[in-house]
Amino acid sequence: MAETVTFKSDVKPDWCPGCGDYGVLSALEKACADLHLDPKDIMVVSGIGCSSNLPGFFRSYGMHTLHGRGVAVANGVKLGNHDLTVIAVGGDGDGYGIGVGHFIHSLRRNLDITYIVMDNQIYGLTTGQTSPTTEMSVKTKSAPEGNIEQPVNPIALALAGGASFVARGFSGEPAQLAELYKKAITHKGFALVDVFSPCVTFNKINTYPWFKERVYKLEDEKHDVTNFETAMKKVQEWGPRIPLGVFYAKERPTYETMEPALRNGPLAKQPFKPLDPAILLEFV
Ligand SMILES: Cc1ncc(C[n+]2csc(CCOP(=O)(O)OP(=O)(O)O)c2C)c(N)n1
Ligand code: SF4
Repeated sequence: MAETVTFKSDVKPDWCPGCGDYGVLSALEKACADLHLDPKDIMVVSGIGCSSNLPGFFRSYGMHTLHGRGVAVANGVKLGNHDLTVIAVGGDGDGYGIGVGHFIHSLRRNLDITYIVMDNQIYGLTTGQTSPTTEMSVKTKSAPEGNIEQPVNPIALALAGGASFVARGFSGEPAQLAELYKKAITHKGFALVDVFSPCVTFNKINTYPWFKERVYKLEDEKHDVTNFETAMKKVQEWGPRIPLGVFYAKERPTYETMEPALRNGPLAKQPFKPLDPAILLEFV
């Protein structure tokens, strides 16, 4: 069995001491080790942000792309080679702000990738501006008198967009988080794991104790993950009780299995056949 250490890169994380992203990374190392994955068969793709630096700290193939574009690139990677375990990672600003268009279309396309969002309800890398998940009235650098915008509910958005797997974890609950990753990675289709990952430097409200006081596990309530209506009810819970766990999981055909150009297998495995220019001229 592969050891957890197999997935540690030579580069040490440069996150602030106590940043929630450490828990996200170590849970991912554990999940991949438990699944006996080989680093050469994994591709981790990110956007831009503190959280998006993760591929540098994880030993596998990796790609640090543009702000909000990680999921789009991850979809392309999966189309090219279905044999790779493709994991997209990033922050709430990256995924639910600038990248929200790619996120929504990925939900409905349903390629077999896992998307881990380190949700700290703030822009960390750019030093503490309001993000799409910042709660109303919270004062930030860009909203010194308090946030006036309604926050995005990523779980509701994912369900409404047709996601076949939707879960929420917390970096303060690493054992549960690793289990959620394992379910997401083995799920055939687009799997979202939104993770509460506290920014200890710029978000002084949504801290570890703040979450610890509120979170509970859906599995303790025998939540039926195949029931869409119940999942939609559960996503509304935000206040004294905030659910963690799998909200919804139901398989449906993945994009890559339906795409006609891929009937003969992934592009990486198909022989290269140059087009006859005569065929192209017919269209002129
Ligand atoms: C096109 C573009 N716009 C803006 C930026 C500036 N920028 C870099 S990271 C970032 C926000 C990161 O926030 P989030 O995705 O929540 O990640 P965190 O740093 O909190 O992990 C922004 C606005 C950029 N790099 N590129
Ligand atoms: S600024 Fe916040 S999100 Fe960025 S590394 Fe520090 S604690 Fe983590």
